[in-house]
Amino acid sequence: MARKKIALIGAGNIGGTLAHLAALKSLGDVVLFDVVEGVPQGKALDLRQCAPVEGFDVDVKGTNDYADIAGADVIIVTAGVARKPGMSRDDLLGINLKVMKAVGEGIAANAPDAFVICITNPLDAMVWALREFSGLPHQKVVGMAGVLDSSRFSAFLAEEFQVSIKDVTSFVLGGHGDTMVPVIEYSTVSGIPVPDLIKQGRSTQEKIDAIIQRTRGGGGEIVALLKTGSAYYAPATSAIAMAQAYLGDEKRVLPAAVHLTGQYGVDNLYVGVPVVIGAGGVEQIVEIALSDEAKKNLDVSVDAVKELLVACKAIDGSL
Ligand code: TXD
Repeated sequence: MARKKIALIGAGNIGGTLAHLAALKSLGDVVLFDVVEGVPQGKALDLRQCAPVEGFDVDVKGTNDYADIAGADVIIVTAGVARKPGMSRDDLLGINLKVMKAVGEGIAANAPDAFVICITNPLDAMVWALREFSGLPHQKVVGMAGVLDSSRFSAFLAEEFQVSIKDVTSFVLGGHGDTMVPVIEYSTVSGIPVPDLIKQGRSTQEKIDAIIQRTRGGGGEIVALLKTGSAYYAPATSAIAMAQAYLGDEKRVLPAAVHLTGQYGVDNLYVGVPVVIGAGGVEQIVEIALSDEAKKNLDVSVDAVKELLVACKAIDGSL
């Protein structure tokens, strides 16, 4: 069987880490694309020099030419710019929207059969725009945020309960960022829901509320520490888990930003919900009953995503 091909659009902090992980795990040949000349080539050369030590046989190539992503099985998109001082949210939106247009066209022309995972912020709007510009089927274009957000939530819960991370599952819905909705009723330690653990006196509602707030601000906490960029190890690991689910037809149940067509009362928007990822891309959307509070929080999150799409449409009339 021929090797799989993983194309990474954007060779920055997350793109480079994705390339490293994909090579270490031998997911397939890796193509690292960026508009900046030299960076993808330099990172690819450095990564190829890991091969003798690690013993991976996959190739890693750096490029500035979309033709090199031809036939990719998985494409992970991190291309874009981060917000700089003095730049409004709309300025950022305008710039990254243009990037999504270029990336969407590059994918449509060279790798229309790929499973595409978008990471670029503002995530829920960018994945929607990337799908529109690429014209790929909705089930083949997803956004990565939920795996990262729930991973952060799980890490904090494991610390709080002093248990192995292996026994913690957590559940996060909604958009990426301040409006995400961690759902404690579906977050468990070995199947025991967090509210039951609070009843057992293993934690308090106040402590769990503080963990929820910390999870919502999880990206900001890291930006404040790094000062010159945002998180990249955990975002990259999270996207790789999604890529593996697709490549291995694993049917994993993972939270992802996907196109909803009425589920959770949401129509024609990309919002984070649990889905089944397998060889068909998004194979199922998992709908769960929500408490009134979770439903209310999800509505706030959905409204925030809708606002972003209105702004995108005002910037680019073709959307
Ligand atoms: O959970 C999530 N979805 C996220 C999202 C978690 C963390 C960070 N998240 C967002 O991912 C972040 O706000 C950014 O929008 C992306 C990528 O983050 P990264 O840390 O990798 O950013 P870098 O290091 O600035 O890399 C971006 C690269 C950089 O090399 C640019 O030259 C390149 O994108 N770039 C482009 N590549 C291809 N094509 C175009 N047009 C282009 N424009 C810039």
